[in-house]
Amino acid sequence: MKQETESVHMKLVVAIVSNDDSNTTAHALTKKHFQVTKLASTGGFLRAGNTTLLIGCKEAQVPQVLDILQEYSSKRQEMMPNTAGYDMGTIANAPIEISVGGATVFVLDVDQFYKL
Ligand code: 2BA
Repeated sequence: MKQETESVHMKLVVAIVSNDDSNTTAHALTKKHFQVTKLASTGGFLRAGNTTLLIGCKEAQVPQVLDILQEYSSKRQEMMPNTAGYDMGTIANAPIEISVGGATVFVLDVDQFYKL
């Protein structure tokens, strides 16, 4: 008979985040003692790479995980230099605002959990 690791009230948080945010987010989670698995994934619509984070935790810890995801991976606006006219000799273009990041998060019940 296999010995089940404690799974009562356990959740699996599946978070799809941008590659650019994946390291800082995973690092912040690990620093708070959450166990994280990073999977290289690809969005079906854009067919661009993204990162899927798997975080198994107690139900009571889910809000803390969501807070960290919100802090390090949520969608926000950033300014970046507008280089569109550089090759035509103009350098004084106004910076442009771009949307970066974003997290798609599923919180699943864990039925059974083993470390074999
Ligand atoms: P988001 O909705 O922020 O989704 C970002 C990525 O999260 C998706 O990448 C996909 O990998 C994952 N994802 C989102 N919702 C999911 C779900 N219900 N189940 C499983 N995975 C999910 P992409 O598929 O490449 O989509 C990139 C962005 O393109 C999406 O950003 C959304 O703004 C847009 N998009 C996706 N599907 C669309 C569609 N059918 N029509 C119009 N826009 C779409």
